[in-house]
Amino acid sequence: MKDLTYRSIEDHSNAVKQALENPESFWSKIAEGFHWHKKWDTTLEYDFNQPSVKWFLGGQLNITENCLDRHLTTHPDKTSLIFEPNDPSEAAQHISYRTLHQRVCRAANMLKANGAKKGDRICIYMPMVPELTIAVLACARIGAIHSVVFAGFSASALAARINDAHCSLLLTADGGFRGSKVTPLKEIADDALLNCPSINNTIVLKRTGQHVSWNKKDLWWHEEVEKASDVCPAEVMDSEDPLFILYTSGSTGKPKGMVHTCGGYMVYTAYSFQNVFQYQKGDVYWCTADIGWITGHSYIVYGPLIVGATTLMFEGVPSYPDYGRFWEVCAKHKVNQFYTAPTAIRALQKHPTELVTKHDLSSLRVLGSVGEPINEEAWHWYDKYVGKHECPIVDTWWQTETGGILITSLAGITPQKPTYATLPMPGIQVVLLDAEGNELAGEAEGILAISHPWPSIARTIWGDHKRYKNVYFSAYPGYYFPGDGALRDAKGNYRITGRVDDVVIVSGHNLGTAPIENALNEHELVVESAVVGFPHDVKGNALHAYVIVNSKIIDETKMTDELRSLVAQTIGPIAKPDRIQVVSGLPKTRSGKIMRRILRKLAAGEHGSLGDVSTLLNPEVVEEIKKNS
Ligand code: 7RM
Repeated sequence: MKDLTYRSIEDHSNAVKQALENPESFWSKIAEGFHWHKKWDTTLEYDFNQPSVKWFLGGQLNITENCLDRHLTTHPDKTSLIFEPNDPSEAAQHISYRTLHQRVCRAANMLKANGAKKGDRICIYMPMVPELTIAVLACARIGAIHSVVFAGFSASALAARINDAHCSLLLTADGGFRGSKVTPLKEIADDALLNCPSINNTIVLKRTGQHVSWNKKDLWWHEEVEKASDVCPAEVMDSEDPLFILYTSGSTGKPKGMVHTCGGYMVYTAYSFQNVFQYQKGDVYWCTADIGWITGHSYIVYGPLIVGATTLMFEGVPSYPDYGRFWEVCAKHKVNQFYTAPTAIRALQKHPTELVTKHDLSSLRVLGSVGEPINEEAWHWYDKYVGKHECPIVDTWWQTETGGILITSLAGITPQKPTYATLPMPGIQVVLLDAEGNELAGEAEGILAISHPWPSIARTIWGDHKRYKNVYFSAYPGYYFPGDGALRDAKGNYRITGRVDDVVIVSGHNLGTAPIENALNEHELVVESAVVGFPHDVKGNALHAYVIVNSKIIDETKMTDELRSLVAQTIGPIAKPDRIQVVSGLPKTRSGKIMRRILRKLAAGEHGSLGDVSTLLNPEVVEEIKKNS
């Protein structure tokens, strides 16, 4: 593969300039470094007002040939994937590019044998084991659209996602190990499938060996791959054919199935991976995310494999068997690049530093952060105890919708600044807007927006292009609007200040408050609810639920317990509110809109600075909330 790496600050600024002058020739040159069956005719066609974005039109490719086949001539025996199990006493696995290729082809034939074909949607609900990566790539091999659902989601969340995309196959496991817990994935899936008529078969990987009930449509993964050949030519895809759907929460109840396409996603994930982490031949790279999130898709699976890296996949959690696990794994596998979330750092920071210092972390060269703003304290702890002041920290800002990292420093190449994501990647045109949509110049604080498409922007919301337009292209016409606020220093560095909509980032997970409110409202005693985020020293943000109840509650503790488990059942345990407060009313505007801004202030304990309350209909409610909090 052609070397895509910027090696100096001059390389970076030249690229920024070239991309501004002629974005199409800039991206075209980068795309030439990949394996295409047919070169594209047109580099870019777009109209943000439609909206419509198409990259590398007429180009044909299969992303798995770039992830796998291409490396078989240059380094077939190199480790593609290191698997580190949940339990440290279970042996790690090192899977070569040759073996990964064979296993993906076998799994692809297994899918075909069970009726899957190009364009079908396949849902993947699996633990963090190698077969999850294999499942993702097997779908891509045959041109089926994968929809990975994080294995922490509940049965009803899984069912909603399966139904939204009309998935025809479900790939799952008997169970999954996470720390000292075992998640009964098959049991949850069985529950979900009671309401999923589109699923023809479920293929079940044996991971935990626990008892599972068995239905007519169920098949064992090991029996099915056994029958399959390991020769599977890659389906030739158009550049703009969908590669996958990944759901992310929005500010209304229904999750948004973001659609990513083959060509642009391939180009951008590889380009950004290589440059941000400055990966070098022979390095071991570890991203601690779950493949159920976009970070895992782009920076455990696709980006690293396309550039031929060794990527580590960890099944467990940072706290098991103790809070030194991350560092033990770094030492064991001599990890060079380590990429995690601020919430993990803040959790680890609370424990004795000896848990870090007793491990040999001398292999580490680059540290990364993703998912939410990294606060000053966490940044310095990461820098001091993990990086020993010798590893650049890349604070990478991006979204499910953007497919890849958009604002970041490049490790060791461009300057870092604690709590700042710093500069846009070359080729990414970031602006700050005021509330009226005017571009701000120089040092400023405002709404983050992007004025030109990049190859890995999501093309639509599955089945709802109108919503795609409304959410991302309507508030500020002519721009992509990510929903975050930011400030910019005199040197052009960006600091992300947080969401400007009703999405709260809890422990790095993007949670819409609306679906949580819907879940609370299901309870027989709840009339209305409002959920807001408030700052939390470990999770970044936690949730505060205000609920109005319809009669005298007999047992408030019982009700709040029930509310928490209702949320866990409907969405997942990560969405459980930390606090539930019973109120007699919610602050509303005259037009009946809940004034969440006020609730956010109250939840944060900022009682004195509620800002403009002139549109507030019921000030007495605010007084009551203050008194009772
Ligand atoms: C990659 C991912 C997206 C939202 C995004 C932000 C927040 C992500 C950072 C960040 C500050 C960062 N995708 N966010 N990275 N905020 N600094 N480096 O997290 O779709 O799940 O979430 O996460 O609010 O809009 S996501």
